[in-house]
Amino acid sequence: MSSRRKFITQSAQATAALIMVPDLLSATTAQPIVPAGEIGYKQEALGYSFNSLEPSIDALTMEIHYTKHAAGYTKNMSDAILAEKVDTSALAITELLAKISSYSTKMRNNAGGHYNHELFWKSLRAPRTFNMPGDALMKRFKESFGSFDAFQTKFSDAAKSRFGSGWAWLVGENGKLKVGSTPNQDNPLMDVSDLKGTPLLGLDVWEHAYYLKYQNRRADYISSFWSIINWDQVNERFNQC
Ligand code: MN3
Repeated sequence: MSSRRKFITQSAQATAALIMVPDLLSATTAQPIVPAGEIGYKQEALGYSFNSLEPSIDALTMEIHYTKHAAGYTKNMSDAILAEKVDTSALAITELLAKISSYSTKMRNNAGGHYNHELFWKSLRAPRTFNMPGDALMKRFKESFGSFDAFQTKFSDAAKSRFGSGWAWLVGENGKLKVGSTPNQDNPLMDVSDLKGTPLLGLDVWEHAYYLKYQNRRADYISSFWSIINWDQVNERFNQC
């Protein structure tokens, strides 16, 4: 079952699709966790140039991050998939992550790394195309955190306080928004994660994501992140969860 079909079952067209294609019914029941967009097992094209996020993220960092670090996770995940005989045509990456404890540490680190970076690239956009959360999402920020500012503070604190390498997250779970962080390349889809839910927005706080420009100043990197978020993507994932 492809992630595209899974996506369709969980999208606004779900009802129509189910009427037209009865076998999608099984996809709906088999799959408790909503895929974030259409992330698959391949590294997708970036969709913007390495320098388009400057000055928040410099071009060299983006190039090394995408072509070396992230590409490495995808390759190592693919190696683990072969070694562990995973049928990726029958298993969405979200499903694999949901039972990551039954795979190797190599799979956990690299499937997590692959998924997290694919989501990260989609969540970024050029600073000059500034945009905001949609009305429904903004309402939910107020309900869940008191205000959008309070959400930003909580997210930034999660990103600052993650010791060593990891990710800060905004997740949706049962209509509620939560903020937290995960170590290494873990994410909130994984059965091993303390933080659980559908990832809506993730921030990479590994030093490789910011060290060339910011060195030890992780807080400055985090504050620059707010001007390069692609809220359209976050809105879309929110609408699916
Ligand atoms: Mn990274």
